[in-house]
Amino acid sequence: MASHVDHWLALARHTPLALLLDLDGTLIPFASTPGEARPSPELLTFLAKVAAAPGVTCAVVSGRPRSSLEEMFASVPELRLVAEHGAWRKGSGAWHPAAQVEVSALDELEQLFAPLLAAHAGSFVERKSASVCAHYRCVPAAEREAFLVGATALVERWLESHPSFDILDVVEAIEVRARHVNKGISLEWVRERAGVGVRCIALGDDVTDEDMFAVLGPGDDAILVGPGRRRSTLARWRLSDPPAVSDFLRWILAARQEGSGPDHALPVAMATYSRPRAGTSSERPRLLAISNRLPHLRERAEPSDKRNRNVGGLVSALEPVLAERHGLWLGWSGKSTPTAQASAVRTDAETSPSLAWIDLPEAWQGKYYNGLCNRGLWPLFHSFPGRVRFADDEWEAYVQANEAFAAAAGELVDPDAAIWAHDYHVLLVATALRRRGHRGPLGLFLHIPFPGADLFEMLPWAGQILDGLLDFDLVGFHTPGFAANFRECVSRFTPGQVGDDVVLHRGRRTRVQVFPIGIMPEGFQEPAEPATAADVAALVSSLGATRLVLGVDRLDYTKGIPERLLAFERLLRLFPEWRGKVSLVQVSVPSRADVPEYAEQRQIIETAVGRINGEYGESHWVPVRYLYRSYTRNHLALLYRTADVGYVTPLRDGMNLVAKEFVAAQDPTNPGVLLLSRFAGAAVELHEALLTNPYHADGMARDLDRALRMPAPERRGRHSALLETVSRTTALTWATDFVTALESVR
Ligand code: ADQ
Repeated sequence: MASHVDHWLALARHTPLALLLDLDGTLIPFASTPGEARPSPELLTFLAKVAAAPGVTCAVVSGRPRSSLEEMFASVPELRLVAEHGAWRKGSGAWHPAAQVEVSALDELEQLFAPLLAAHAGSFVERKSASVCAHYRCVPAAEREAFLVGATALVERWLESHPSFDILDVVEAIEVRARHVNKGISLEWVRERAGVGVRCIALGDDVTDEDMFAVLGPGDDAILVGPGRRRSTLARWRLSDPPAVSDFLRWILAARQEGSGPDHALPVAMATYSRPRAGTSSERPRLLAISNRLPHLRERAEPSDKRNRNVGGLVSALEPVLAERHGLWLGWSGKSTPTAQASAVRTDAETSPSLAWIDLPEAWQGKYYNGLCNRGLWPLFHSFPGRVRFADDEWEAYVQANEAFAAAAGELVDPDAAIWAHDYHVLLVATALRRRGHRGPLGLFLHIPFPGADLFEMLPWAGQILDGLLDFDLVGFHTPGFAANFRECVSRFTPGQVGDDVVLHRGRRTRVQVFPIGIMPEGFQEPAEPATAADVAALVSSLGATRLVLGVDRLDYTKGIPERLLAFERLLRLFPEWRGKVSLVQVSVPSRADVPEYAEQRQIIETAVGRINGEYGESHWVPVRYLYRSYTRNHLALLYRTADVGYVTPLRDGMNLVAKEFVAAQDPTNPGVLLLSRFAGAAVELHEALLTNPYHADGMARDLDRALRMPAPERRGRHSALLETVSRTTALTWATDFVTALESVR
């Protein structure tokens, strides 16, 4: 395209001009050993020409040791050399260290490796000026895992007391390097050598070159060398291989010839894998949240309606945390593409937080979402083995959907940004991101339970899922029990080493931590609007009872709604004195209606409601009122406040926010009683609730009776303790704690 050529002509003809060239994979192809990979005599002659061109400063910026560069480029004294990823530089004179490095610390680390090297033949440590690199490419394959686990554990322990060092992603080795030494620091040095007003072009093929790309200024440019769509990069341009790099340099020299222009085509292409966004690195999001679905923030509510939208705790929690970090939230639009590919990523920065989304192929809706997610992982993780159903094509769609999310993420953020993935839809997204070269911290929070090992084993892809989870740096759960289940599965089904809060697997250290989610309590404490108050008053008076028991859920079989109805029926049978005096209002928000199990649940519930009302109802009293609809937060808050008993009895739940919302909404002087299933994650924190077993209808009926009879002082005592918990661990503290932990990994 002409505009590209104009751009490159302007840059090529600029004086002064600096060229920063990586060596292996950029100027010369890789060979099986570093010793075999070296520049040809023709390349050396050509580089001498480039480096001697008037107004041009040319530097080779490599990870190799000084001696290797010195020996290779002895015949080209005009070249500037940068060795060991920036640790050493050579201008026209001798080599100089770029930065002070704690040599004694590296000595100590090198010593620590000794026992491991003795135990694994073929391993060796390479000592560099700013790093120590433990190689295992010659270790027998069967021992590599053990070497890696041992080396990672050793390095991680050492790093805890040496925060100025970091682990590098290198092939078949673990390298620990001083954080402040990277290829980026050579840029300033080259600029100084080139003179005032210099524009730079940096070329490289590897993740360490991104450090150089990251510090380029607005007048500079970066080119990633390599085939095809490989990974996300800060470079906007692409060259296919080292010969194309030579062609490009020839084109630059020709462009600088006065009077003439290049006689061959510009070999550089717009990098198809680069982020399409304009702007400098600092403008790009530093935190990306990924979840299957996005909040519907675009609805244009009138200002007076805003507090009324039930945007949910997750949105309220993530909004400030993302906004503070210039973050973005990526998800599936819920729409489908007619093709077999996910759509291009689209963004909307007008919303808060800013949103990005992709459409997924129509076929994936049935396979990925309704299939593996909602008929496989959801029932399995909630311990409903009888409802679990797996199919290979659903798993394939799940893998592809995770790839699509990772590809979209790569378009949106830099490779070192923090990414926070949410829930069971994206368990493989870290694997896909790592494959694309993502280096930044990756975290996953699982909103649903993690099952015990005997259930997890039912998953045909148990190993892949665990490997996928262990590609994250941080995995968070609601309760210590779920975290313990996860650790148990890792130790049974992978060779990973499991500690109290960390797992070491395939060279990565994954922190396993508990972050109980909360709500924004103030949202449930606002006074009711007049229309809402009138509506709730009309509902209560239409029931004809004096006491109100309230259930609020998404319509889902895990929520135990039929069991709840059955126990209410038992209450009326075991304690006939409640007949005519108490009503149950069950509010169910429609959910996953196109999954057959959910349609069936609705039928079961409606049949049970009909049966109870038919058997016990009177002209002046409705035992059960079933409302299949969604309510605003203000409406829900008043319903909670009006109820005598919050009837929150899931058969299994990650946390259950309704329990916390009910507590927050109560009048502290006359609070209702929270009757809570002991199988909700919330039961771990909400000790002062009346805990019940939803599988035991008679027992739950007796607990309901006890809740309805509980004297005011006991109710107040329990409620104040519960409110203290709900106010201490909120949605905001949850999100802040997770992101803080995520940002502190590695
Ligand atoms: P859910 O399974 O959706 O969440 P839950 O935690 O109870 O379960 O949250 C439901 C939310 O929907 C609540 O905020 C509630 O107010 C709202 N809601 C329910 N019925 C409604 C209605 N009729 N109208 C309007 N709003 C309604 C998953 C996990 C949980 C975990 C959360 C958060 O399954 O275990 O607590 O994520 O991590």
